[in-house]
Amino acid sequence: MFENIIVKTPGKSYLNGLTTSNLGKPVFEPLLEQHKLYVEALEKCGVTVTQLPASEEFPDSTFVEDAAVLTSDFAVITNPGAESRNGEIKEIESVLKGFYDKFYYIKSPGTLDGGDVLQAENHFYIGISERTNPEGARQLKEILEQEGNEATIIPLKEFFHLKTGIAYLGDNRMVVAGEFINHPAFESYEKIIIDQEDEYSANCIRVNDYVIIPKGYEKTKRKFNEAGYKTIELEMSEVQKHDGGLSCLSLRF
Ligand code: CIR
Repeated sequence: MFENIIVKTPGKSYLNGLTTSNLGKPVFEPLLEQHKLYVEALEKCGVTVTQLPASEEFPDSTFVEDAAVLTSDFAVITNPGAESRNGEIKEIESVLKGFYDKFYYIKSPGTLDGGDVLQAENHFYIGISERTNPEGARQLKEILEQEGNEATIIPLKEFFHLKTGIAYLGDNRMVVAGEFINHPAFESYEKIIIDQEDEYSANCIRVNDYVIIPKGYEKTKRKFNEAGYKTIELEMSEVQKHDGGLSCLSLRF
C-alpha cells in the first residue's frame, strides 16, 4: 500500500524540456489539465498527495520520479544523468527530509535516474540506459543489498528508461513490453504482455486498489480488467510528447 505521493506542477518552461519523441510540441494548458487529473486520480486511490510548486529553472522537474528511489525504510537521492536535470535533486531531498530519516546518495561518476529502477517486493531491477551508467547502477545495487534487498542490473537495448517498458503490479505479476517480454530476468513472473502498438501503456502504475493506465489503449485496459484489476484511464498526450509516462510524474511510498 502507498500512503504518500509527491508530484510537482509543470512550469511553462516544460515546453523547452528534453525529448527524443517526434510527437510535436506540448501545449501548456492541456498539460496542466492532464496533471490536475493525474493528481485527482491519485487521491481517488487513497494516498496523501504533496504537490510541489512549478519551478521554471528546471523544465523537466515535473518528472519527479527521476530524482529519488524510495523504499519503506530509506531514500536514495539519485544523480540524474541529464545535465539540465541534475539540480532537481536539491528540492526533492529537502522535501523527503520531512518523510525519511535515512538517506543514501548516488555519487559521480555514477549517474542514475529513478525511471530506471523498478521495485518488485524486495527485488529491485536497475536499468543501464542513456541516463543511468554502470557505476550508478552498481552503487544503487550495493546500497540495496546492504539494506537486505536483492538487485539485478539490466542493460537496456531500446527503451528510454527501464520503466518505459515494464511495471510491477504486485501478486508476482509484471506488465512487459518489447525487450522485456522474453527477458530471462523476468521469467519467474506471471506476465501481462503489451502489444507493440500499445507499448506506451506498459508504463502504468498500481496504486493501492487501482491500476492507472494511459487513455486510448483498449486492449491493454481489457487485459488488466480480465486479470481482475480496476483501472483508471488518463489522457497523457502532452506528457508523452516529452518522453514521460504515468510513473515519471510521481514518487510513491
Ligand atoms: C527527460 O528527458 O528527462 C524528460 N523529458 C522525461 C523523463 C521521463 N522520466 C521517466 O521516465 N522516469
